[in-house]
Parts: sequence; C-alpha cells; structure tokens
Amino acid sequence: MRTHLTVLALVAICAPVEAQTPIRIVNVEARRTTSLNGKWRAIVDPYENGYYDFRLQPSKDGYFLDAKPKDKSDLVEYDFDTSGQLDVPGDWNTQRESLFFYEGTVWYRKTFDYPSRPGTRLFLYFGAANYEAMVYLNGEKLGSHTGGYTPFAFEITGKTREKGNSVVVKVDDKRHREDVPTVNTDWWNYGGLTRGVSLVEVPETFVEDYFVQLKKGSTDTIAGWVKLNGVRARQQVAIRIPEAGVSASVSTDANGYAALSIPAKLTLWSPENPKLYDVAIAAETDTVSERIGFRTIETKGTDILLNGKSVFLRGVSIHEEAPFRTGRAYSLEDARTLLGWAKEMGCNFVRLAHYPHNENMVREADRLGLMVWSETPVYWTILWENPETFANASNQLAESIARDKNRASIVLWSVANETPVGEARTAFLKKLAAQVRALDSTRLVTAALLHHNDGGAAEGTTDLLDDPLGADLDVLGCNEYLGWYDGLPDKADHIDYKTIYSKPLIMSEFGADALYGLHGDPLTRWSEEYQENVYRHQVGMLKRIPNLRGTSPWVLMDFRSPRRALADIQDFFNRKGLVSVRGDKKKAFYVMQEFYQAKQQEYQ
Ligand code: GCB
Repeated sequence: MRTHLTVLALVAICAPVEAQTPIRIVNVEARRTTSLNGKWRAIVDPYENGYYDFRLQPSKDGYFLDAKPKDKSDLVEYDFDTSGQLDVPGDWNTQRESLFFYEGTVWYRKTFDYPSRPGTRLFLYFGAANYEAMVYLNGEKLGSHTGGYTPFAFEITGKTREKGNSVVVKVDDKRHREDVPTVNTDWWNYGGLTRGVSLVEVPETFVEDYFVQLKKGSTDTIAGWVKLNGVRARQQVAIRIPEAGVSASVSTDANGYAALSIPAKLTLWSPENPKLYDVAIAAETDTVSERIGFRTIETKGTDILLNGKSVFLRGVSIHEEAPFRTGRAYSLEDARTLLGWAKEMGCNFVRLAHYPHNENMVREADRLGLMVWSETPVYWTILWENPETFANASNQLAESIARDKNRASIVLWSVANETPVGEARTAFLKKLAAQVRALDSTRLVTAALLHHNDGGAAEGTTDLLDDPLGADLDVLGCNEYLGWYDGLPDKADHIDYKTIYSKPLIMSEFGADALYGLHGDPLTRWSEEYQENVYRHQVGMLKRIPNLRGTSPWVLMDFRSPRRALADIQDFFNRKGLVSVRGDKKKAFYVMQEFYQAKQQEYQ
C-alpha cells in the first residue's frame, strides 16, 4: 500500500497528465454500465483545505489522493473511510441538516473493483454535478466540468485496476457573478452529485452519438447523422427500425461520421398517440438501440403545427423539485409523479424550467405524449459582456441538445428566462438562438421574455411584448404576473395583451402564491381563494389574445427557494404551486383543468 501510494503521488506530482475535456456519450442507459450510485464517503470542506495549501496554491497532496498515513507517525489530516456518507444521486442540502444552507465544496469518494475486459473502453459518466466538478481516479485528475444540469464523462480506459479503485470528486456549488446561472435565482442551489454516476463500457470503436429525427418539414424522410469514436472510423453503419421495415446503411468517413437520409413510412408521435419505435444503430463494432418517436414541429403565421396540424400547448411549468420528500428530483418515480399531475390537469405540454432536467423526465414525456420546452439556465441578469460567461452558457446549451436531440417530446429549446433587454444581452441571446439552429434545425427556438405596459393614451390598458429578441425566435414566450406582482386579480380584465410580432405566443408564466389549506376571501393574499381568483381573471384575459398558442402557468408544484422567507407561509418555499409538495391540489388547479378541457375541444 505504501509503495503504491508513493507511486501514485509521484505520478500526480512529476508527470501530470493533461486533464481531459469531458466527452458526451449519449443514451447511456442502453450501454453496458456499472452503477456507482449509493453511499459515497463525503468530506465537507468549506475552506477548500483539500485543494489549496496555506499559501492558497493548489496542493500536491490534496484529498484527491485519498491517502492513508504510511505509518503511525505520518500526518494525514483527512480520512474518507471514517467520514460521513451521502447518497448519490442526491443533493447534500436535504440529506444533512447541517448542510441545508451550505454552499461550497464537498469531496465525494467511492471505491470500486473493475475487472477490465480486453477490447473495451471504459468511461466514468456523471448525470450531473452542481456546479463545478473536478474528477480524480486513483489520484490522477481526469478533468473538470462546469454547469449543474448536464451530463459529462471522462475516459478511464487503462486507468483502472482490478481491485480498489478510488474515484474522488470535488463538487463546489459556490455561486459566482459570472456563472450560468448567476448568483441570483428563485430556486434552491442544491449542491452535489445530483444525478447518477456510472461506469460505461463500450467496444474500442463505438457509436458515440447520433441524430435520428424526421427531416425538417418532412413526414417521410429521416435525416441526421451518426458518429463513431475509435480507431476503426470507417465502417458500414446500419440504421434499423424493424417495425417500420426500415433498414438502411451508410459508410462513415475518416472521422467516423456519416450523414443520414432515409425514406420511411412512420406513424407519427403525438400527445394522442405517443408512438415510439425501436431504432438500432448498428456499426460493425458496436450496436446501440433506443426508443425514438418521429414528428414534425413548425410554425405558420401565428400557429404552431404539430405534424401539420395546429395545436394549443396546454402546459405547466415544472421545477426539478422532488415530490413528497423535496430536494432535487432525479428518479423515474419522481418524473412519473410530476408528469402524472400535469396529465391530470389536462396538459399535452410541460415547460421544464429553468435548466435541463434529468433524463427520466424527457424520456417519460416521450412515453406519456407530453411536448416539452427545454431551457438552458440563462436566467435573469447574467454577465452579458463576459466572453467566459457566453462560452459557459453555450457549452451547457450544447450539452443539453446533445443529450436530448432524439426525444420526440422536445419541441422547443428555450435560450433564456426573463433577461433584461439591452444590446449586449440581445447579441448574446441571438448567438445562442443561432447555435440552436446550427445544432438542431428540427425544433423551434423560444425564450421567456417580458412585456411592458404601453404608455401614452393607452396607459394601463395595453401590455406590449416588443423585445427585439422576438425577431430571432420562432415562438414568443412571455412571463407575466398580473394579479400578483402587478395589481390585483381583476387587473387582467382591463388589459389588452399585444405582441409586435405576428408569431405564436406562449404565456410561459403567470400565477400566484397560495399555501395549501389556507383559506380566505378571494382578495386575501396567500389563500387558495386568492390564487384561484388570479387564475380565473387570467383565463379571461388569455382567451382574448389572438396569437396565444400555449400556456405554462407558474408552477406545477411548490419548490424551495432561499428568496422566500415569510414564516409560516413560505418557509423558504415558493408557494405558486398548483399542487403542494405532498400532491394536494389547490383550487386553482381545477381552473386550469377546466380551461384545458375547453382548449382540447377547440383544437380537436
Ligand atoms: C419569475 C421567474 C421564476 C420565479 C417566478 C416567481 O418570473 O421566472 O423563476 O420563480 O417569477 O415566483 O416570482
């Protein structure tokens, strides 16, 4: 053990291996994986003593070495083996009372055995770590990742031993002004390894990624690409959809890449019939299969067309907050509960705010027939002029599209939420919108914008959406809080809602706080009756907006937020949920249900 550790320390000090850029492996659940979920040892390190020495220089013998004293006199001031444990996946804030408000560094450690098999490659995959993760294997730094809501992986082929491997991850969720999101959000900054961790074993040359969707505007041609990773870049790759009688073959080039264009007769995916096909991507050295749905989504004038037919997006906004237990949601069961409530409300659409949710959510939405608005965490006032902030936002957006681009449920990529109109901000967001179109031309681009009250003669009666970003979007999103932050519930009765763009509008937020079980008259704040009153007047106004093609009220379920301090009412929860964290439906839930029943009839 002693020699071994010395060797490890020497490797770390003398021959630092270039840290890797994280790789994006898609559809991990279809690969040969070994779960590293469960109990991890954890050291809470508010001063980052495991990383910096007393001169604040990166330490050469930090906690990442996972060291033990060499003899009884040796000084090692940490010990993972005797430290407490945290569950992975899971945020730390809701696992230990002492970590409830903690924002900083926690070191996670897991040991594992792995008999590696010849002819294979191995990756260490993280579903998400909030916010910054530095990953070490057996004392060697593999790389780091920034951004709390997207997956990443590092190759560890040839770096494991049969017994006693140590993975150490430094997870740091301190907030910084230049980050994405920035210091100020209206949700809890849950830290930790919030989604699953696994070892992914693949053949030496493997199917790294693929895009298999209908060609934009076509219902009978599949278009996209496949990408192999490994030495045998040039291969024949078959794309098979047995149920649809599709079997086509392409040849990859020296980069392992091939474009696809395959004629196919398919039953199209829709909320009424969420048809998914078994699709196999079969290279000579590797095969990956996945359930994929096919549909088209486009706009025409002020209409949103799903498979060529005008639809109204009957939605609700959702945070990734776990029903019943609270904390960050991650499981299939969480997804089923949240999306089940949305279905019960009559939804055919959900807005997954304000960051990419876990993969269970979008896969379950595929199966349930719920269209999805997926959002990147460009929220409120980030540093628009900082190139690193842009690079970070752009990377998180790319990672989210990489993971979810084969989900039929996703119809909208949102590039921002409630950002302040200004030159630098609009330039920033236009670049993100262009990036979405370059990566995925098959879906629509949106953002949740804000209106302003149109002054002059019409003051007080017209709310106008004229954000210049609207010109770059396919679908306008708008958040408004008439009746809550903006006047009393009946204010909505006197408002004409206008947009300067002749495009479909989704009212992406509106709502009011109510503590479940708190009753009062319709003008008593925080009561279910007040919330219901806001919704009734909202619905009246919404019906008068000619280009309205969707709504996603704020929000499905109450969620934790440090900004919400009102004792006995909020207790650090935003109470705008239409259901409580225990699943109790508030009165306003039924107002939306009724509205959606009518919309369903109208758009049959
Ligand atoms: C908003 C934000 C959302 C907040 C909500 C509120 O406009 O987009 O993140 O939680 O208002 O409740 O104030």
